[in-house]
Amino acid sequence: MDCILLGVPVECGSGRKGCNMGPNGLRAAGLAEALRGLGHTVRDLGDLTPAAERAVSHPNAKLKALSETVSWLDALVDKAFEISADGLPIFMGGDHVMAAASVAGVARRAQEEGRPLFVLWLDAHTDFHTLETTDSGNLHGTPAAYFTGQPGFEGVFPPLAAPVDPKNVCMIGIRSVDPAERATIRGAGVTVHDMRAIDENGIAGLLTAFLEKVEAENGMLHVSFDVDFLDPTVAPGVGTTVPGGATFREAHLVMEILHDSGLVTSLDLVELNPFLDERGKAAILMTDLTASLFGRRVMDRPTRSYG
Ligand code: 6HN
Ligand code: MN
Ligand code: MN
Ligand code: MN
Repeated sequence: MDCILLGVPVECGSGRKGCNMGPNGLRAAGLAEALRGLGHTVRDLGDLTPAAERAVSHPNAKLKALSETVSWLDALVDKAFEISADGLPIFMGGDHVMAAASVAGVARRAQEEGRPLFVLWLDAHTDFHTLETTDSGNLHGTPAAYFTGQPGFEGVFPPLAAPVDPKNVCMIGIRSVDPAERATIRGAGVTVHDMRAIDENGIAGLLTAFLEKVEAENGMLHVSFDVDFLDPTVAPGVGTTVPGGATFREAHLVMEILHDSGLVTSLDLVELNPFLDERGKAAILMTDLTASLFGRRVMDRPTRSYG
């Protein structure tokens, strides 16, 4: 695999400081070296810089850092489209607002290739607020609503060339949903597997059912991995901890199954906040999980196919 690392040190979507150190946290944890050790080629493009600010405004006065955020998105959406032609992009965040642009960019790439884009969203949160419904005003709570084409982002976020069909989005690990998000997300048709679904059914079966769909439709697959998908005891380095998250093994199993599927075409690693981390614990775990996604395994297994 040709892996392309891109740092996106945006933090203004999270309403607190520290996520801008995320890309360097992952570098210090040895992400590139781990991937090379698995036989992949790795190119680190360094960190993205935001585009020139354009005049944007919105009636919701709660929105925080709107024009600064939009500058990051403007730059990233084009960059994501561009680099997805050259290999498998790994977008190193930065807060989760960046997924608005990483997904929009790779969705344009999928459209160009005549294939549907699927998104696996690993997160405690659905991030399905519109610019109207967010209460915190933190824009990292909005990317999934934007890239699935929910109304109200027009003229503010970058124009959306290829909205992702909400039926192609599967969220796993969910345990914190605001009332306004709950109201829109089901209606939109997104598959939401909350922690209870994981407890009752096991994470492997939920994921495999989704991957069967991706394979049957010859889809491209973007994985958006928010650190807070993980239980805070194993990954403290994130601003939005929610108890009761995925365990160490559940998370590795997800990545191992994704590897075996061979379906993943792009990846976000987001919300890592090294300022809140404990001796690199979350950074190292995110790196090890990425290694699992790229083929690190304990024992060989027969490959299985989906669909
Ligand atoms: N994330 N729903 C909350 C809000 O402020 O809108 C939390 C958002 C968390 C964002 O997971 O990237
Ligand atoms: Mn190119
Ligand atoms: Mn998130
Ligand atoms: Mn989250």
